[in-house]
Amino acid sequence: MKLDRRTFIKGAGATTAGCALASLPGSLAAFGESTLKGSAESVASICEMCSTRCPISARVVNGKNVSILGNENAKSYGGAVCARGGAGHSQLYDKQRIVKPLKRIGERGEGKWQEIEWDEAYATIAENLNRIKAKHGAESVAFSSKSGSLSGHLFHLAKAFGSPNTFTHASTCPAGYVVAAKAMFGGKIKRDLSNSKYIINFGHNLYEGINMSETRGMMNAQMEKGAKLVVFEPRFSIVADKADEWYAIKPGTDVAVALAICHTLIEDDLYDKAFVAEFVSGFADFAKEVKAYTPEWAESISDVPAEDIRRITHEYAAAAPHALVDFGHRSSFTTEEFEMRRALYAANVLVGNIERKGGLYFGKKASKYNKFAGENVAPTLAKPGVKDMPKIDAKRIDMVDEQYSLLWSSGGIYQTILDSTLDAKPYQLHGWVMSRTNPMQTMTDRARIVKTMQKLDFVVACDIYISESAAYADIFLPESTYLERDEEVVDKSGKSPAYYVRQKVVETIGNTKPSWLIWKELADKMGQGQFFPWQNMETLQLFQVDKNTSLLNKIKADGWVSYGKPLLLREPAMVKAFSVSYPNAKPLDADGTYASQLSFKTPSGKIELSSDKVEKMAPGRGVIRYREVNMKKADELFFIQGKVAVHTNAATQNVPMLANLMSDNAVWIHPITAGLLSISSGDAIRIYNDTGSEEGHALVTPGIRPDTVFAYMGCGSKNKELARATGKGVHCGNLLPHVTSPVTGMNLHTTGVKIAKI
Ligand SMILES: Nc1nc2c(c(=O)[nH]1)N[C@H]1C(S)=C(S)[C@@H](COP(=O)(O)OP(=O)(O)OC[C@H]3O[C@@H](n4cnc5c(=O)[nH]c(N)nc54)[C@H](O)[C@@H]3O)O[C@H]1N2
Ligand SMILES: Nc1nc2c(c(=O)[nH]1)N[C@H]1C(S)=C(S)[C@@H](COP(=O)(O)OP(=O)(O)OC[C@H]3O[C@@H](n4cnc5c(=O)[nH]c(N)nc54)[C@H](O)[C@@H]3O)O[C@H]1N2
Ligand code: SF4
Ligand SMILES: [Mo]
Repeated sequence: MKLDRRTFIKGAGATTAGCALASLPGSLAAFGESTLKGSAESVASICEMCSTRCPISARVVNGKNVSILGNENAKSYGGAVCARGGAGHSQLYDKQRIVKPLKRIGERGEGKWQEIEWDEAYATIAENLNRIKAKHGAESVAFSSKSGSLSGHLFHLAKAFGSPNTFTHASTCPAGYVVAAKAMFGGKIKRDLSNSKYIINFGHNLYEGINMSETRGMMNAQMEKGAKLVVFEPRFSIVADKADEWYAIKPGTDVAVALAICHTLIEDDLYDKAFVAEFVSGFADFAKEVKAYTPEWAESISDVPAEDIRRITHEYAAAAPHALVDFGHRSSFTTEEFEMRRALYAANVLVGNIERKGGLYFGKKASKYNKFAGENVAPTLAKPGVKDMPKIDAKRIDMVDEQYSLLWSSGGIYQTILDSTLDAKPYQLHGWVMSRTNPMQTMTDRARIVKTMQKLDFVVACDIYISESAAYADIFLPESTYLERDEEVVDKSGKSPAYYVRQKVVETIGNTKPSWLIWKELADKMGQGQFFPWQNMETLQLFQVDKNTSLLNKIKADGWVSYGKPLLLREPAMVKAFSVSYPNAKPLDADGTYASQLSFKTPSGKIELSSDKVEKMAPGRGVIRYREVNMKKADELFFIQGKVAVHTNAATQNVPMLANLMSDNAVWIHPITAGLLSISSGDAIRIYNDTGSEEGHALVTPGIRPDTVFAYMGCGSKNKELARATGKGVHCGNLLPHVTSPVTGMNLHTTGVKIAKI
């Protein structure tokens, strides 16, 4: 996407025109105009317009604009950014952005704010948190942040304060595939889309829910390597549009089709027996279980024709091992998410595509890679540890049921903050410090979150806008945007080690701070400064690289530094090239690979297709099996959501350029369903259920199942501070009940709704 000065000025103009709150306290408008100061030369950095965090190359143009391009050193990202990445300057320089700390002066959520200085903000927070700690214990304060560079510093503060209750967005996004991978492989696994010849996709929305390197990977596979793409999706997404075959699967029934694929692989003798014998534990129990899951059975559940499931499975097996079943990303389609993601993984394991081109593989960080090479090909990064951190005896609020134990250390069950606050389960929360998270939009049951916020003694929000959630805070801390921040070096290893780093492109606008500094300064005020011994970001970066300044300078200059040759342990050509490059490399197996080195951090050391550990944790779930779920009432329609290419979750709806591109989310309805309700495209409609009711408008399209409606998530904010976004479109979280799925702890995003014309 190219941005010229005219577009920028147009965007900025629209800001003023459409904004009743142009001088919201603390906003850039209230702070006063300033020119952009910063580097006119390109600076290598990292995008944060979404959590994919692509490597970028950015510079200030004429003190008016910021040019943001992809970093060309990062080949897999294609040297490009997406529309949101290109719009970063529009967020940076948005007059509605908050650039001074604020204190609430009206009721929570009433929208009355007063600008304060950082010192007062810190003092107020320190006084309140320390008071809560003295009265109720440190564990009665929860800390939450989207995972990534920002969460580390906040969670360190939580530990210094003495609270075990730290939460990422895990249970609203990746926990399904992460927990399933931990159970089966002992840790996370990646997909080699770009080398795949046959891709089976279950609702992985890569052409709208963009992850530049994976999106590029799938595009390359399709366009340059002629890969076949089969898509199971209840609606005609862009991925479905670009697929060779699209099946409008019934929501929540993917597990049935995945198990039928496994059934066919085993019954039609298409699976990789040698791989299974060497690397898999629990195959016999699994094979026994899937005997009943015939394609005909799956058709009766999912509406996907049995003959197609059978044919697709045969085609997939023929392309294997350079073929994969994509295990997806946002996992909250069904309460049986754990079974679904495990079944999708199983369909990969059976064809033996692990550590093969076009299949699944494990990240090769420097320590592992160097061991294979027999020399230090890539530097390793040190992690600063702080001595004598307080010992925390209190249990986490989500540590009530053993079945969730795989999640506790990976982000936790975010929505338990609501149960703990409202029902004292398992004990009472009194405070919540949140950063870079907007649960009012992105968790479920908005009304319950409002009650939670109203009940808490003290709430702090750190954001760049007064989001719907931040609108209920007592103190608002304005973070600098990513274009104004320096952060730690990040390990981004894939098939070989790689590092990159976020660097400041623009001088800070207004009176904002990066969150690593915010939490450090707050710790000082709270009397916990000793746990933040580093002086500044440079100290931390130098610690990471063991004072190797030339390494740090190289990472900063290039923005993306990768080492060595791509390595997949079971891919003969790659292993050969690797061993030729490194004379001291580990000796190869007789078959010319490193297959014998493949190990899994599971109790058996193998891939656990069936697992005693899981059986113990969650009785009845040791073997992957189908369970019927009921996500809606008989007279309701399924309500599903997804990402749109020009917005990020519930984060960018107020960004001028992106708001100009799309400010509203129409509800997709099939013509037959719309006909029965006398609804035409553009009609105002009500979408409602027992949880909530929203008003919006209809988009009548054959690109969705008749029993399902769809909306892009993130619209319909209800707080007046987000002036461009407020009241536009349907607020999805207001329609979703508060449900937690077994084992994965996922907050479910699919439910039933009714629709009526207004
Ligand atoms: N109904 C429904 N709910 C969903 C989903 C869905 O599809 N449907 N998707 C789920 C998924 S996949 C995810 S990942 C979650 C995401 O949900 P969240 O984790 O809540 O993340 P975002 O909505 O991306 O952004 C949260 C906040 O970060 C702020 N922000 C942006 N940049 C910065 C920064 O640099 N610093 C600080 N401090 N704040 C910043 C934004 O202004 C925004 O208010 O939502 C989940 N919830
Ligand atoms: N442009 C853009 N890119 C993004 C984001 C963004 O907000 N905007 N967010 C980033 C984040 S945080 C994430 S997690 C990823 C998310 O990446 P994805 O998980 O790929 O994104 P979603 O759009 O949430 O994908 C869900 C898709 O599944 C479909 N679906 C719903 N229910 C079912 C079902 O039961 N079965 C099947 N088979 N399909 C179903 C939906 O129609 C939708 O197309 O994207 C990342 N990239
Ligand atoms: S996918 Fe787009 S918005 Fe997300 S990090 Fe990459 S360029 Fe930025
Ligand atoms: Mo996500």
